[in-house]
Amino acid sequence: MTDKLIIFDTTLRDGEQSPGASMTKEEKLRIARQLEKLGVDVIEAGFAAASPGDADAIHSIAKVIEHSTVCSLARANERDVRAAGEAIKPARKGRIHTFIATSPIHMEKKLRMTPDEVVERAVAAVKLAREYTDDVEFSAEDAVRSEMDFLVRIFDEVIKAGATTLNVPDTVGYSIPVLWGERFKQLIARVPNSGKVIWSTHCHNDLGMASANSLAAVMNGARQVECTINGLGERAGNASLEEVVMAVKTRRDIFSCDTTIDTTQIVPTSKLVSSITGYPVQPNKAIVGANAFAHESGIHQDGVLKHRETYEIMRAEDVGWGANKMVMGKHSGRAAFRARLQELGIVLEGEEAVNAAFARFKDLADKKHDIFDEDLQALVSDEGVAQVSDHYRLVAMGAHSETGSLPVARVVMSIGGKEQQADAQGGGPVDATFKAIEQIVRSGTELLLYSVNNITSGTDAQGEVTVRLSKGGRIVNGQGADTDIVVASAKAYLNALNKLDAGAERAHPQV
Ligand SMILES: [Mn+2]
Repeated sequence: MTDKLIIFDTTLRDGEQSPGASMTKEEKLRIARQLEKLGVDVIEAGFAAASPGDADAIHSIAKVIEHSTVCSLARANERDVRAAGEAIKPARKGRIHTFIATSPIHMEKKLRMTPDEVVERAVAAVKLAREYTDDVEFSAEDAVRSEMDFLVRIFDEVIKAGATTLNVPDTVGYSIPVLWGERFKQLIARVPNSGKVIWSTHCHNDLGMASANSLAAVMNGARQVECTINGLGERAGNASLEEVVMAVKTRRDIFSCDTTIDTTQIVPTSKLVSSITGYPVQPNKAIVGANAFAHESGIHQDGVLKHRETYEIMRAEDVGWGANKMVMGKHSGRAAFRARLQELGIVLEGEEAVNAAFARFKDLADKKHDIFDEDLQALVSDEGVAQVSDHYRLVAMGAHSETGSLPVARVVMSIGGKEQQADAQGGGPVDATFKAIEQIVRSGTELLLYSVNNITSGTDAQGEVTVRLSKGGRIVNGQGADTDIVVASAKAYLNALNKLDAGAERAHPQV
């Protein structure tokens, strides 16, 4: 018999905690819709108590998602649990995920609570959460460094209080597969009534073993895996959804469970998350990396041509590679454009937004012959980017580079509606452009990262630029896309400045 393995995606919560990966409500909605299409069982949509904006985003997601369960994180206190309960109210299926730290180091140094107090708080939070929903998950934060006897005790108590899923997180990414599997085996054997709840694993990738640890837990009875698209997440990230799902699917011979994920949606989801968060996927990343199914080496190629299974354990089509054919071009009409957006799960509010997006599409089609799904996603992202705040806006720019002379750039931009202009030299056209912008704004920010990725292939492809800026401890990622990478760079830089201008600081709990 094959058990169901529940896929709990936390891209919108843990993933969002990656430096600068915070997303707007519209971006979160687009990802949530795609996660539902992918067949994710539970979408952790955020942490409602972090800010009114976070609560609003969860609430909006809860309203539109039909099949997946929508979940909010909550620390084990009344304010957090109530905020989560309110945020998930419109959901057809809603879950509250409450947590408290259970390791000696966290209880003593962070919470300054005795173990008895921690149990009391956990039980109270679970009972309160049950007033809002029957679907309550409890996490023992830093379970990896918690004492087994204490874990058994607190899990026993929260089951009695009404928890239906028990999550065992390796918050700091410290475990190794054999130990993590053993931990689940012991917990399930020792906790009374362990058969009445779903056991869940949440692993971080600090030692590169998040997926391996998650799978070891599954082999020892876990039936929910918490993971993210592209392994996004705090520090080195979380277990990546695509690796866990494809490992279980590919090795049906050893796993006695399977997911109900539509694996052909994996690559489109990966690209969407990468484009929205500004976190590119490394080419050699399992499943979703550009090279994951490329068999370039002559010897391998020969084998693959003669018989595919000689080197391929999975089929590229099964995870959604190659699904994105050329969809549109210069002559595509408004109806076709609209229909394709709909198929991609992109909902634009009102005729005006459709018209604006269509105008940008026509602009792009003038510069680029074939328009792919990725281009459409980037175009809509760019549109959303403009909506974050347009305090800083690019009016016009020019950059010139020539061998034997210093590159120069001229930027005309508007700040709060007032136009200003500057010229600057730099090591290259992008450097000169950024210097010209800084001459005008004097932002006092530090540039932490600059990267360009092509959205599709070919030299006429759009370049997608990420600029990560930090100021006063806050970190944001700005993005911009254009067929001209210098223009894309300027857009990305201004987007980051606008985000710094707009956003407020939020609480970020670590589970
Ligand atoms: Mn985490």
